[in-house]
Amino acid sequence: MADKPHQNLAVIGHVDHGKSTLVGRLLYETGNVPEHVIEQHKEEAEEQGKGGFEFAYVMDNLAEERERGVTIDIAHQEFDTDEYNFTIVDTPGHRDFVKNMITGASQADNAVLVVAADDGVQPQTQEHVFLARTLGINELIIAVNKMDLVDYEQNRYDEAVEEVKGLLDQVSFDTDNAGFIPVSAFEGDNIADSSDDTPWYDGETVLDALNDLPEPQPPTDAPLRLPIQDVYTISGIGTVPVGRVETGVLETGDNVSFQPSDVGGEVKTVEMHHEEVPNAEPGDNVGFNVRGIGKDDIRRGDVCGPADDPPTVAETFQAQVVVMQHPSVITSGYTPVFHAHTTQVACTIESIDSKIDPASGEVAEEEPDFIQSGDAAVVTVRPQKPLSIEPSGEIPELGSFAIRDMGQTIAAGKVLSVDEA
Ligand SMILES: Nc1nc2c(ncn2[C@@H]2O[C@H](COP(=O)(O)OP(=O)(O)OP(=O)(O)O)[C@@H](O)[C@H]2O)c(=O)[nH]1
Ligand SMILES: [Mg+2]
Repeated sequence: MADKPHQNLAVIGHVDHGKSTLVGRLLYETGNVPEHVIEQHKEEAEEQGKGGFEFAYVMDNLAEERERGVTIDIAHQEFDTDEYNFTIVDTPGHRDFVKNMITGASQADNAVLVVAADDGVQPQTQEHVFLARTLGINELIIAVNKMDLVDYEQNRYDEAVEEVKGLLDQVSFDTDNAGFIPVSAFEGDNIADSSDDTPWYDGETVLDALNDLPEPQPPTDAPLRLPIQDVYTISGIGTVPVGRVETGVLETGDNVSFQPSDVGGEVKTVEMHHEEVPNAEPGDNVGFNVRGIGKDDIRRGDVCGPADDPPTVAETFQAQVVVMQHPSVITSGYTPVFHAHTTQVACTIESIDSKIDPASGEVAEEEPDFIQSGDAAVVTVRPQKPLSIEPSGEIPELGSFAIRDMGQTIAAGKVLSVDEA
């Protein structure tokens, strides 16, 4: 396993378009989930009145997820192909859970976008693509799903492809970095094996496309940065923060600091996939234990780094943002919620410093009175609570964010510079 390069892959798209089903199917067809487990899920799904969710249940483990038939929180699953060791991050499509999707997307190198052929591009298709683009997803595999519901008709597939291409253009996502595949996650068409039902398609299966993804960029030589996703208490071990190593290396014996909670200690143990390991590298999802740290000392949204080079806490920061949608205009004083790595903090846009021409990147206007949908701008931001964030020029993995308000993503951007608290 260790000899294959590692990839974090997010699966994104509108609610009910079949993300969890696609992941479950892929795991099943590659022998990672045995037949009898699918049979059990099938029985449980039928009892819940959720027939058809047997593959989705592979990823949807929470009771509430199974009852409602929607994904609520992100779920990780390890999975090997010929080329890569993947961690698949299944994300929720429901609009109420976009914040969890943002955490999932910020952990991923590449993504599979699932678009149901019978439904086409929908609001969260758009929102997820925008977020994927601004949170640094490099390559997209677009699975046009539920082809069985449109009788595997090529023209329905072509229509969906055109719609998605329009969307990618809108957010300036390079369509050269996007491959399209007609699939039925439920029936298993073009997932691991080419389907006889799509004779008009002679491209790759999803599994081929996964193998053909470019290798993730080697991590920067930045110091350790590990945003905390959850904090557990585990009997016999104690407090166990979990999260993904974004940069650097976490090693037992290291002296670490959690910011902004501003506590620290020595790393006693590091665990990955329920096994103790001596260290963890970028891309690794780990749980670890730090001497003297209790459950209430740290929380989701803290970032762990070396004690002698701790994560940056911002008093204010300057950022470049792109406004995706806003019902009116954004002026200084506006205080929406910023989502960065695993945290959400209300932040005030203190000043709009300049408007940028998105095409050339040049300053189009100094200190504009407002910005609106489609605008790019440089703004100065003041977090209303301590926030750990880094300049994207130094640590890109910790330098991007999404801005949400009124239940939708308003904008996204990257940090240019930080004034430390
Ligand atoms: N006919 C058909 N139904 C499908 C297909 N893929 C998924 N479904 C059905 O679509 C419904 C939703 O599937 P999920 O996999 O839960 O969708 P999701 O995208 O993960 O949904 P959220 O995580 O809640 O956003 C279930 O009833 C599935 O059985 C498909 O290829 N064909
Ligand atoms: Mg799901």
